[in-house]
Amino acid sequence: MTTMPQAKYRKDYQTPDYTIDEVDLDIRLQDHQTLVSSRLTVRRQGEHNEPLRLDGEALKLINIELDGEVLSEHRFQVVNNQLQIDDVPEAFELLIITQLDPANNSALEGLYKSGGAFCTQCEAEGFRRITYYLDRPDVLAVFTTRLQADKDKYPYLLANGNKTDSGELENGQHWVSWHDPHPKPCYLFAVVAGDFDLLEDSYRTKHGRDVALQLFVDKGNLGRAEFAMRSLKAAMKWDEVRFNLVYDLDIYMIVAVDFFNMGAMENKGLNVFNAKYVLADAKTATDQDFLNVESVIGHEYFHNWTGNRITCRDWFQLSLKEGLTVFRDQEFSGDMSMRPVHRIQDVRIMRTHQFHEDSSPMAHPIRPDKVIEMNNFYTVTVYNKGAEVIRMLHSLLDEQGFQKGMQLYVERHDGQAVTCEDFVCAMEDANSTELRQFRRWYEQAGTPVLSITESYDASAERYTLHCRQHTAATPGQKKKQAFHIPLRVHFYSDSGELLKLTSDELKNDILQLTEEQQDFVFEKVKEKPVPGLLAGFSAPVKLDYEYQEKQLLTLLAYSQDPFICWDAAQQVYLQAMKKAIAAGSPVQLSQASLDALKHKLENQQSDPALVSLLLQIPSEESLSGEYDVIPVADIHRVCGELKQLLASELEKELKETYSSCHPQGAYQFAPTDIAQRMLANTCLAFLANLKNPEITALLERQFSKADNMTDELAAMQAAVHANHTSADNMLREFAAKWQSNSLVMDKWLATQASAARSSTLDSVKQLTSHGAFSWQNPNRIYSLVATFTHNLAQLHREDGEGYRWLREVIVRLNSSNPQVASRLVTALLQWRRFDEKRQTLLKQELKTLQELPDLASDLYEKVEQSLQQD
Ligand code: B3K
Ligand code: ZN
Repeated sequence: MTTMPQAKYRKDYQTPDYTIDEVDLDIRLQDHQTLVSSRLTVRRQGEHNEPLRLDGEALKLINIELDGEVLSEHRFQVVNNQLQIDDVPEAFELLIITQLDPANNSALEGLYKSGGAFCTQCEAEGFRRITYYLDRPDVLAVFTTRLQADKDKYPYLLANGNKTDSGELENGQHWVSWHDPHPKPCYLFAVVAGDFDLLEDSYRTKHGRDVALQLFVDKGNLGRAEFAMRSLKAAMKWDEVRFNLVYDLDIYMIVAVDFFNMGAMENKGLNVFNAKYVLADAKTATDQDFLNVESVIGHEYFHNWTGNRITCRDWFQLSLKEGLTVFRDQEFSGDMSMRPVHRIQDVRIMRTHQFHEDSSPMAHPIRPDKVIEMNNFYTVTVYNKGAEVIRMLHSLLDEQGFQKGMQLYVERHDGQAVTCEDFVCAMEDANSTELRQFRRWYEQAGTPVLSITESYDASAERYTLHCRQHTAATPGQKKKQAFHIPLRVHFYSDSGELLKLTSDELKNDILQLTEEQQDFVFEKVKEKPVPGLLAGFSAPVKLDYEYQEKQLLTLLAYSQDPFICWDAAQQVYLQAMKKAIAAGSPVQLSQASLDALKHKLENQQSDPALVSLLLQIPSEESLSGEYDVIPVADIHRVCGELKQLLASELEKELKETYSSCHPQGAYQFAPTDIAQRMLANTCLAFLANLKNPEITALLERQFSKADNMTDELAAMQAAVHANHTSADNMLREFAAKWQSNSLVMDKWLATQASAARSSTLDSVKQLTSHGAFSWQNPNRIYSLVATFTHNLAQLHREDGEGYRWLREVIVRLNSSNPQVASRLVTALLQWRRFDEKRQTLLKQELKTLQELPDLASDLYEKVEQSLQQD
């Protein structure tokens, strides 16, 4: 009998009755019959003689011995994925032997095969697919691992910690043993076995420890691993300098694998990476790919302290490590290069994806209260909003205060499994402050709307900002309390000078909002200022302030805060598009706005990257965030019109900028070159909408002459997205050229899935039978299917064909890879946000899923949550 997946609640946390101090694993690797012997040193912690309950899933139990004695079948039972043993002593040794079938593990959780290699993914609850264990993050044990496998096929046998011994056996087998001295939860356990090319380097820490750095990649890819190695060394250095955190083992290994559900995994001393975040060279990776490699390598490295040395008490606390580590990787990227570009990209993720999640049936606080399937909570809310919450603390305490808090956090909790509350306490205590109300960011889901109006009394020289905050109800949380919001503000004169406004409540440009309604009064204000509100995106809120066009153009021209400057342009576009939708008329931009944009293009030299970003119009998906009921066809129409309008109105400036800002000489991954390529390619993307021979020549020349993937791909994307006549040819040539490189072919798949054509669904369906696609590999599925789910007008076709096809895909993945299926289903959950016809169609697909006999818990949780609100 299959049992319904059960919810767990944060409030029900209890310390474990037993803990495990040592784990001795012996793993004999075989494709279908891997044998795992696990010797556990177990100790009772609870006061009562509770039975011992170990988690285990999809395991074949071969043998159990307690203190050397074989347990006969009546001494234990296996129920609901738990192995229960009654009457155990206070301290004992348990030997458990299980058998696994890694070659048939398509869910890519636990021990599985990626191509020819064995590898593991244990976070969050994958270790229970390797052996019976207390699979929870607050059980910290010292791991010793012995691996045995065929020597020819698997010359490298890797596990956490330091290598202690190795040897050869008969019949071509060999073995290696590893010991990790740092107690850790089992989600950080990893093994890898395979045949790789190895890139080696070393790093000397500021404590004088020499660390061997090893990067394992598929054969033939050494040249594409160098940038990742450079990034790793930069991350190690940066963490010492900015956070005073130093690496703690003699070896750090990274293995790049092709089959991986997410980006990468921070297993102690042995990171496993999706090859996409390791392999990069100019020919095959875009500038953005390089930046992603840098940030993910940094992210996983930074987990060594924020996640591994100090881990989570329970999975509800996931943001403790993820929010903090995303904040740290964002700061790392910002310190390495192009801080404003990174910040604006982070804000885009928040506004497009996280705000969307906040308005969905799966909305949850950064520290969730209720979870059915933990894998569903590796979300933009826990990660990115979690990072914004840390960033707000950083704004409130400033760098020095924040670092004092970090130091205390590490001193107090090194070697422990702790909670978000412990983190906030450390910040409070180190700064002798209190953050009582600030904690609501951990408790309440939803995006606060900050409505601001102003008044100016010229005779009294008094300027007042009237602020009101409101957060709409989210599932399970009807009434929200006021948040503690740091609102960073700058003020400008009409002619663009920065004004120094003073108020007792303004410190370091920050106003602290704590009430539902609050007025901030500024005295001796000689002229009515233009407010630059939410500078730096100082809080994850929606700002509702009726900017006049003139004010926006002042901010666009003069704001010293890159976010405000970029956002001013976004608001100009949004206002124009929303007006056109409301009136059912074509999109128009005022001459003044066009002139302001022209001026930016003509003066791009000072910051080409920012000019590139501010030209880019909001995506269909992000415009949809402005509506309670999403007008799909109108959004599609106005986005197309605005692109066309900008292309024709700015044609001259776009062409001039395109030809003047392309970097000279061979490709270099350097900030100035990246910025120029960004702008040149943004210009090209607009120009492609003008179907004239001169532009065709530009596009085709760039496509065929480019010495790097950034420019080559940009030309092809520009053509496809503009429905240009060159598009099909380019797609053909690109495929012929890159057919043997799957990561490059992913870009080819994604480009087609994002095309704004009514034929897109048909091409996507056809592409599932192309040699470049595979239902087994998550990267392929994300590139084609997930990209398609973000193509608003094509997924939400009126005839429901997009929904139907997506549901079929999800049914197929439900049995092979539920984590991937669950990511894709997100696009169907928000039926409430569409017109009645689409609502009916969407609900019908969700109901079909709900009725699947073997619906995975991942999908069950989301589908139920979505339909519950019917
Ligand atoms: N901690 C991993 C994520 C694991 C996801 C499990 N479904 C990657 C990271 O955030 O660094
Ligand atoms: Zn992480």
